[in-house]
Amino acid sequence: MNKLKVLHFPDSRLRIVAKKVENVDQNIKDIIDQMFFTMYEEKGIGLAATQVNIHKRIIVIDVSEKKDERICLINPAILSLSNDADIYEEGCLSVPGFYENVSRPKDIKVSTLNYNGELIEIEASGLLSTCIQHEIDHLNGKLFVDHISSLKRNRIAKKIVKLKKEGTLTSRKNTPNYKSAT
Ligand code: GNR
Ligand code: NI
Repeated sequence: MNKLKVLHFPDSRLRIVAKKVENVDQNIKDIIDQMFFTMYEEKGIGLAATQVNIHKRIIVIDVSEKKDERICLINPAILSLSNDADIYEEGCLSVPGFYENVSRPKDIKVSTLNYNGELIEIEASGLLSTCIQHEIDHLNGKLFVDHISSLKRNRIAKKIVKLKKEGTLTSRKNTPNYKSAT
């Protein structure tokens, strides 16, 4: 299985809006399989195709402890968001080593195609809800750092560019945590 390369903020390709999948064929299933493999290798709880430079509306998620509950979303559409908010300290494989609090709607309802190309509905709360919203943002060219102040965002961008120049940034697995850019 192939591990795909994850793009890092502030790469402009992370700003591309992903296109709808027309047909859940073998080619799409191969992409999904590679995305799950990459997500598990990188120790992420979710991955959007945009992050691996594939600009199709595909998301893979596994928020389970045992890493045995695959959720795959193709062309997800938000049906409803709750009015109450939840705050999570978010991280992102495309913003390695940086974590910030983000407030988002607590509950979400989405309709989506699954791995078998069937139209299903998913209702989520807690970490899964946060993760689905974080991943749908990716498909729309948005990152969690867009939810924090531009001052913090620009500092994070500068630090990542510097770490990449030094060659000390490879993946989140071996990157120390920069708790907050404040
Ligand atoms: O691994 C991840 N952890 C995470 C933690 C809190 C909120 C969202 C996430 S998603 C992230 C993986 C990732 O970058 N997905 O796009
Ligand atoms: Ni992310």
